Amino acid sequence: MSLSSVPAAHGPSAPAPTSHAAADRRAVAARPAAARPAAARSAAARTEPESTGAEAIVRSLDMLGVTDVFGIPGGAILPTYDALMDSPRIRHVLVRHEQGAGHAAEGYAAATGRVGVAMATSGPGATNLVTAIMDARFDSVPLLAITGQVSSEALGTDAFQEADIVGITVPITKHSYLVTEASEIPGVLAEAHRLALDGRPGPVLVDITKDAQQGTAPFVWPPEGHDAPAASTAKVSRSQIRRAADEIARADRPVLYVGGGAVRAGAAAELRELADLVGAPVVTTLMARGILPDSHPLNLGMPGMHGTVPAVLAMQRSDLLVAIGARFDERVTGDRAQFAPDARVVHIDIDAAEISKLRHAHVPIVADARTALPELTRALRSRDARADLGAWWSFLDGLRQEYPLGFSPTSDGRIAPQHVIQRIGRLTGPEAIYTAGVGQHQMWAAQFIGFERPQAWLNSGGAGTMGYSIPAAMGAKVAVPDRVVWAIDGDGSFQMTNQELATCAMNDIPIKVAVINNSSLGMIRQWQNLFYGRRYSNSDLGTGQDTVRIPDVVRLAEAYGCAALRVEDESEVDEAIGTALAINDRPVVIDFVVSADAMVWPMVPQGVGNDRIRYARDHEAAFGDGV
Ligand SMILES: Cc1ncc(C[n+]2csc(CCOP(=O)(O)OP(=O)(O)O)c2C)c(N)n1
Ligand SMILES: [Mg+2]
Repeated sequence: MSLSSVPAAHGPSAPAPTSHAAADRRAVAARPAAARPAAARSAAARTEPESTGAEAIVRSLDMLGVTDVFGIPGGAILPTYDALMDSPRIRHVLVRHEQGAGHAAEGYAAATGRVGVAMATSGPGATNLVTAIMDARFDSVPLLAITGQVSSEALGTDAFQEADIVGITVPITKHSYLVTEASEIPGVLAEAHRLALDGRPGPVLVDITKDAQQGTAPFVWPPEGHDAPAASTAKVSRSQIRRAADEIARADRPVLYVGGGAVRAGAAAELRELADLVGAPVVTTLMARGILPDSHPLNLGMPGMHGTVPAVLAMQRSDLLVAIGARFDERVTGDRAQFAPDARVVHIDIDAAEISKLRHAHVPIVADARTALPELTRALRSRDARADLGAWWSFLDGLRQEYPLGFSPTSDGRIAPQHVIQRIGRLTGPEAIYTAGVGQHQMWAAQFIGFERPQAWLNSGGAGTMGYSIPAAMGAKVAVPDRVVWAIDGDGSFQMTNQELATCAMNDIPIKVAVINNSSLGMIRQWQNLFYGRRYSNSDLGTGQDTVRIPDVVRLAEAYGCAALRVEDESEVDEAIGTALAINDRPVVIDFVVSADAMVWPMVPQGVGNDRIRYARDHEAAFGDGV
């Protein structure tokens, strides 16, 4: 973006802050400067002593309630790192790669709903953040990325470590700011922090030149235009709510299709109330696992490419989809032309751009799910006539009976990866936080851990970023230190970001890592097995049994200061998990050496209709007819 859209610290007043920012606002309100009445404050502004831009960055973050920052210093951000040293309240976690800082900030945010903060220097430091920023964009994660930039007189000269990070990130952030004056810093940071949370959450980048960090200006807080949390003007349309209630009341085969937006909105209780009232089946997408407990009788599990048969076919046969913070992603719909052919659609989303983007919404409702759902519940409560869902449930219960999630024993006698993941979930329980890399292990984790609460399952859904799990687990553990945090990782994903084990070991962040070591890029191997005539091009990693074992996961983990175990026999699985659960003074890594031949089932092959869901390898296209 251009400088012109950077609000000056004394600029026009800002739009309404979000409800999500309430906790942070409380933190700000508790501080003396924010508590002063407006008149006193502006008088104070005139007399406020000068501070450097770098000090202003640290003080602004403090005022915004930020307590943790993940990052790595470099020349262009050194003034800020110097100022950070004097902050008694902000903990900086020195990561080993900026991508780790970005995912850690994401994990921190996804586990709490607060803004995660990552910091990096200019050039390569900033570009190393790009994958995490893109990831946060896809999965609506409130992320504040702060980067140092070369001094303003050197901008555009190909100066040492100069990268146009604003230009690079414009398509993948909600907004990217370039700041060249110390006086702009508090206002821009306040706005960026609010913007990350506002409406649909997402990443915001603030790139600050070195001279802005070194320059001085009076530190004014709250910056003018950012002081009054304006009342929310967002109102849910009454008539749309009434129409949605009409649709639900007369639907014979309704499905509540719940996505990650409902998790970000903190709408679990509101969803449950609506679901219980309507008695409709609920499907929870990869990003929404846990928003309704898996043990809840209305929960059919995950829809989509590796969803349960009941969830996939419920959508397929539905006459009304109530989409809540979900976006009709291709991994859910399969071939869109054949998706849920009889379904009308009620679509609730905070982001108007999602509504009717991929599937026409008969009733569009642009609203925060947490606000809209209680209104919908209220509207439905006042109606006495609602369709009888008996026939619908007997069809779905039949599917549940016939096609439960499960897995078969492996053919090579090695451990079934699903078994390991299921045992981790059972022995650890639903209060823990689980993260995953990307691949088969991610899908098995989504299927077999068993989620009972939102914000317990953190993964990279939209972007599918291998390397997410260890740094995200680290961020989650920093945010919620009292919870057990498991990173369920693949041997491939593990090799992308495992250097953050050093960060965990050095900073007392005792995460637990389960490497589901199938010696391969398993998901790639699965596609090659099914769709490429078993030609395993470049999917073998050599990390598992009877291979060169490079790297040796146990020795690598030990080198990073972690406790490490290897499990090669099913009989040792429970004991190893128990050992890991008992170690809390350092990170633990378990190398679970599992079969390379296990596959993720059910599966809808890419590009075909969801009717063609395969329950298992030789069980295909059995669902052409139905209700
Ligand atoms: C950064 C990145 N590069 C490539 C891919 C493509 N990809 C998807 S799954 C996968 C294999 C993952 O292997 P592993 O982490 O061992 O998990 P597994 O499938 O074996 O459980 C690959 C290469 C990706 N998703 N992300
Ligand atoms: Mg693997």
